[in-house]
Amino acid sequence: MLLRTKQDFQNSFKEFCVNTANREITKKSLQKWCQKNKVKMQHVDSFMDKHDLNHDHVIEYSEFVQFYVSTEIKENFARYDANNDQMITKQELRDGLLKAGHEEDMLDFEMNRILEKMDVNHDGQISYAEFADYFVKSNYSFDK
Ligand SMILES: [Ca+2]
Ligand SMILES: [Ca+2]
Ligand SMILES: [Ca+2]
Repeated sequence: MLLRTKQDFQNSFKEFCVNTANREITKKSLQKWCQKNKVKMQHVDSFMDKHDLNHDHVIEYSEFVQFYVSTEIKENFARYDANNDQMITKQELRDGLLKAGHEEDMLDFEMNRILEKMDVNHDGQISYAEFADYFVKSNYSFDK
């Protein structure tokens, strides 16, 4: 499936949503969609499996987008996560910013700015989930 622009994501998400008010795709809404479009029901489970990243049985918009841009997110994350433990520490962030060509005397300012936005649980590190969430929100957020 070729889904690229923000508008495309929003439109196809809405289509699966059925009950668009809650902005979640549930098994039920998928089944309705299948009925309407005469698609075989057995696709519902595999669709849920693939997209429901935190396994809470609903597909949120961020999960929906993440599925399609996960390669992009992983590549960006790996650029900073030098030891590949799925966490970006302050040191890794600093090294990554230096490599990306940021001025040395602006590094602390940049780091704090990034941590403020991405480090949702304030543990001083950026987890993959925090990074992916921010990436989706800043690039593909849902217009109201
Ligand atoms: Ca979910
Ligand atoms: Ca790391
Ligand atoms: Ca964190």
